[in-house]
Amino acid sequence: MMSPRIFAGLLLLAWFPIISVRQAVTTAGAAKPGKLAASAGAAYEEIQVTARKYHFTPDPIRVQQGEPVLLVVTALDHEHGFAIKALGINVLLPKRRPVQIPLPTNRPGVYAIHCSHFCGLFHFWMKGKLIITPATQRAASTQP
Ligand SMILES: [Cu+2]
Repeated sequence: MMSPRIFAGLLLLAWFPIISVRQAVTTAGAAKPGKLAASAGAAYEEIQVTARKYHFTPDPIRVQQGEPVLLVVTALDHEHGFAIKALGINVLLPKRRPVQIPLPTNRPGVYAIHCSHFCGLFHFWMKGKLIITPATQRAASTQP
C-alpha cells in the first residue's frame, strides 16, 4: 500500500503540468514549426514533438483547423506511447526513433494526449494537449 505521504506527493506532481501549461503556451508560440513540401507537392506543416519522462513537448501542440499536419514524435529516454483517443491515434514510440503521425485537423477543439505505453512511476500522469483552432478564428485574426 502507498503511504499517505507518497500519495500526497504524487497528487502534487500530477498538478504540476497544469501549472506549467501557461509557460508552455508562450514557448510553443515562439517556436515556429517548419514547412515541408511533400513529394506529391502538397505543403504540410511538420511539427516536431518529443516525449520523455513524463511529458510531451511542446505542450500544448497548436494547429489550425484544416491545415495538413504531420507530427514527428520522438521518444528521447525510454519507449513511450502517443495516444489521442478522440482522434483514434495510438502509436508506440520506440526509443530515439522518430515516428510520423498524420494528424486529422478537421474538427477544432482541445484534445487530450496521453502516454499509452507504461514508462515508469508517473506514467499515468504523462499527458499533453492538442489544440485545434477553428479556421474562422484564423480568418478573423488576419484581417486588418
Ligand atoms: Cu511514457
